[in-house]
Amino acid sequence: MQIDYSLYLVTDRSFLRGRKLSEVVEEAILGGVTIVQVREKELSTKQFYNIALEVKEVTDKYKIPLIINDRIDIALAVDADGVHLGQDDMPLKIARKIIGKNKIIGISAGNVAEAKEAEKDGADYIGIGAVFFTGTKKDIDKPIGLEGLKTIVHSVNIPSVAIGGVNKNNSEDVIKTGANGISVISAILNNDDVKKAAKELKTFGVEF
Ligand code: TZP
Ligand code: MG
Repeated sequence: MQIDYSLYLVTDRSFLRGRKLSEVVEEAILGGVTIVQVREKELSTKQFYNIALEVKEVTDKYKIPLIINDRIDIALAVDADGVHLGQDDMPLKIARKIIGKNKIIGISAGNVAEAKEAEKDGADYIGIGAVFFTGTKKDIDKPIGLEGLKTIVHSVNIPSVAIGGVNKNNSEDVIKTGANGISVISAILNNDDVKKAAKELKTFGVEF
C-alpha cells in the first residue's frame, strides 16, 4: 500500500475548544490532511477504543489511513491501518509479530542510530523529532533542528515525517530537508478554522 505521508495530523484533545474530535479530524481531512494518528496519553482503554472508533468512521469515509499511537491492541481492535511506537514502547520486532506484516508501523527516531535500527527492524516510516521546541510536548531537552532532521532523513531509505513545532512558517524549510511529510498537532488543531489551517500548511509553497 502506497501511503501519502505529506500532511500527517496527530490528534490532541486539549486543542478541541469544545469541538468533537471526529468533526475536527473531518475538517482537517477536508483541508488536505493525508494521514491521521490518534494519540491519547491519559484515557482508559475503553475510552481510547471508543475515540479510535469514532475517528475511524471519518478516516474510512475519506479513505485516509488511520494510525494509533502506542496501543497495538487498540489498533487491532478497530482495524486501524497501523500503529506508531516510541523508543520506550513495544519493541518493533515484537510489535510486527503481533500486528502482522500488512499493517503500518511507524517509529519515533531522534537520532541516526534510532532511525537505522527502525529501518533494519522493518519500520514502514519514521517520525523524526522534535525538530523545534513546541508548547505541545514539554519534555523536549534539545530539538534536533533542520540540520539534525536532514541528517536523519538521509540516513535511511524509508519514508520520514518531521514532528515538533512544524508550522506554516517553517514547513517549506522542513520539506526541503528531504522529509516525506510534516507531522503536526497545534499548527492544525490550535485554530478555529481547522480546514483552513490544514490548507495553509499543505499549500505553503511546497510541492508534496
Ligand atoms: N513528538 C515530538 S514533538 C510532538 C510529539 C508528539 C508534539 C508535536 O506537536 P506540535 O503542536 O505539532 O508541535
Ligand atoms: Mg509512545
